[in-house]
Amino acid sequence: MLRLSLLLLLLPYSTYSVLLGWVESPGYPMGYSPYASMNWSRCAPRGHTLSIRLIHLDLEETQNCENDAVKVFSNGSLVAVLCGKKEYKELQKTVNPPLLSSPGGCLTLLFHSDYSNTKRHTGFRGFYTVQDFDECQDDPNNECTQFCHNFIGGYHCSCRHGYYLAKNKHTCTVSCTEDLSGLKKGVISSPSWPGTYAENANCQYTLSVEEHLQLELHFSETFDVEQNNDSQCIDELTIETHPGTLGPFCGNKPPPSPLLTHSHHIQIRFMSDGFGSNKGFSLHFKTRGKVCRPVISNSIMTPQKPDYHRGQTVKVTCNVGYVANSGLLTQYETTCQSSGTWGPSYPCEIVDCGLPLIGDNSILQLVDSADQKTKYNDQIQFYCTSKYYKLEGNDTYTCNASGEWVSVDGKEGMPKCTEVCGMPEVDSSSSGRILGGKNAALGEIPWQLLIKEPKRGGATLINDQWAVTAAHVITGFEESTLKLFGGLVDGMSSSASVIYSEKIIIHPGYANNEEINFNNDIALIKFKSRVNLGPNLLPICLPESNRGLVENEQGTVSGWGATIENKRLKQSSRFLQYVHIPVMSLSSCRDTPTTSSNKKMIFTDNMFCAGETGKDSCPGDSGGPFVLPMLSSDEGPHYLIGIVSWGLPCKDRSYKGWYTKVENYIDWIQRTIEAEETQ
Ligand SMILES: *[C@@H]1O[C@H](CO)[C@@H](O)[C@H](O)[C@H]1NC(C)=O
Ligand SMILES: *[C@@H]1O[C@H](CO)[C@@H](O)[C@H](O)[C@H]1NC(C)=O
Ligand SMILES: *[C@@H]1O[C@H](CO)[C@@H](O)[C@H](O)[C@H]1NC(C)=O
Ligand SMILES: *[C@@H]1O[C@H](CO)[C@@H](O)[C@H](O)[C@H]1NC(C)=O
Ligand SMILES: *[C@@H]1O[C@H](CO)[C@@H](O)[C@H](O)[C@H]1NC(C)=O
Ligand SMILES: [Ca+2]
Ligand SMILES: [Ca+2]
Ligand SMILES: [Ca+2]
Repeated sequence: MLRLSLLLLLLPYSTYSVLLGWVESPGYPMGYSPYASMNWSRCAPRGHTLSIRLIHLDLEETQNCENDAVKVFSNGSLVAVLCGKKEYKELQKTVNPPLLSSPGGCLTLLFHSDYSNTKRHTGFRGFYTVQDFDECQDDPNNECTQFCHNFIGGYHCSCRHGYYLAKNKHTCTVSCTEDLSGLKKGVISSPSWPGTYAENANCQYTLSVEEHLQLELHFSETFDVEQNNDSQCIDELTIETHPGTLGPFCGNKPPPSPLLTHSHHIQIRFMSDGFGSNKGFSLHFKTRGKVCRPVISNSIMTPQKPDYHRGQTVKVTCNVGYVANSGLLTQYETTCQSSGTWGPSYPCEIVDCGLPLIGDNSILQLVDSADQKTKYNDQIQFYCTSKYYKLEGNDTYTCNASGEWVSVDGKEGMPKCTEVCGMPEVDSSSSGRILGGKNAALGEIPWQLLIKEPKRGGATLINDQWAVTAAHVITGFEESTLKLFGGLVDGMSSSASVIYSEKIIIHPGYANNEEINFNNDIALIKFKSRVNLGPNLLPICLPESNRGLVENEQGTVSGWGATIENKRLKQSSRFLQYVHIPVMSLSSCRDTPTTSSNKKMIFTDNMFCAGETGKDSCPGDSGGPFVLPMLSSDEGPHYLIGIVSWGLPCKDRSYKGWYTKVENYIDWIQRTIEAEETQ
């Protein structure tokens, strides 16, 4: 009886099904005890599924099967929770069908009971079977494009007449690849033309003729390659030529005919998907001589034509900003070869200016120098790394067609960072005196330099590598031993900047006879290296060469020269002093003193004099600056108008000093510095 029912059970499920064994609750059929549990698991072999068929179920009935339950998992996920008592028919109809594993998957059955039962329950009993998985029927992803055949443990695909199974064993394709090399004319059509073309076609037609010929294609009017509503190709025709790939072509409009390929070797590809019924294409091919085309990019050819015959010579002119042959040519002649190519053929490439050369530790730098583009028409931007300099002209440069960086405002050469001059950062608010002068604050006169040895004197910073002083202060000095001190007010300060001289240039017109002649009392000192400008060390501006002087104009003179302390004249001051004094009249300046040897001092147009009762510069101030406008005025920048040159000994109290008139030497200063810098 059991056997019969088993057979009846098996038949409706599958023609092939193997009973593997039984599964039942502990103590079945006498009844399960409290705290019973069971953990059962089996897996199906590949291409098979596993089923559990319950024939008896009698557990305590509770809501959601909270107390006693059978749970079945298929490959880890819960497929059934069972309890209570079920009729055989109900088991067959609703309970058993979901107790099925995936192909090759596993079933797990967990049973547990709680501490008590109100009455005895027999438990459950079932058997499990393994059966073939019918991929053709039950697996929508079986991948057979035409016929599917199920067998025990697997399946295979097959194809209609005229198709063969591709390497992947699933796709049916047609045999349509042809090598037509050597043929100078012929016909190529999609598979089954003029019938509908095959699905999953992947055809490749190779055409190849002699090198001096090109293939010419003529498509027939009828053209039908599947396309979607957005005109995108679903199936497609492409033509690979030497200059590049043509297509994809699809829809109902054939490619333009005749289609010149400019190639003696081409491949025509046709691909279709697994759906649709379209007619396809047909074409005939033939050959003609190759021509040359204007294919050299970024250039124009003269004469201008769509194509050129063999032997024709033309002129190639690269577009502006492009050059050929490593930048050597912007224009060349070339001749059409029988192979349809140009000889010679230099591509026109975009001009590259490269990064401009600027020193490693230069004040001048590029903004974002790492990601600068340097090609034709690209722009770069400069800036000065220190606020004590300003960029002359425009900061933006463009790479021009000759490969040079040019300023957008048309200035020649690279930009320059020039010193900001005559603008102390420390305000000068109080007036003072040298002879009867006032101490300067640090940074108040940042261009003032001090010479200590071998003779005490002053000098003035005019840029980051040059100072100007009086010739008589340094004449006869060993230039390599001359030291200047800057950025100080205390002559004994140890934190001053020490500046070493590289070269002393005395004005050639200086007579070197200070007893009687201080004409051209001016000299330049070049430093060994550029000084670091800062709040206490800044250059003064040079005036225009025809500035002119106005009587009584108030200027400021500064230095570490003589002072009166405690009614006693001291030869030099420890601290930098300054005083505001007016420019004196010409007649007053001409009224020069006589020397000890009874010679009258010479006044020239290269001098002016300044001073007022009680205020003067003294020896030791020599070489230092007389600047306008005077320091306490808010106006800036300040200009170096005079260099302390000569006067009577301070103790004589003439309160009149003579100064080198700097405006007469602007050209000389500029020429001298330029000559040194271009060396
Ligand atoms: C059942 O047994 C398997 C393997 O023996 C184990 O991984 C799993 O955790 C067990 N399940 C329960 C609920 O005990
Ligand atoms: C079963 O599950 C495991 C882990 O989740 C997975 O790796 C495996 O492929 C699954 N098997 C089947 C047949 O679904
Ligand atoms: C494409 O157009 C045809 C006819 O105009 C229409 O029947 C079809 O639904 C359209 N298909 C899509 C995907 O829009
Ligand atoms: C540089 O020149 C351009 C164009 O003339 C102008 O727009 C820009 O403001 C200038 N920049 C500077 C810093 O002068
Ligand atoms: C590019 O700039 C350089 C330097 O200013 C100039 O000599 C040359 O003529 C410029 N080239 C063009 C094509 O403007
Ligand atoms: Ca119970
Ligand atoms: Ca199968
Ligand atoms: Ca198709």
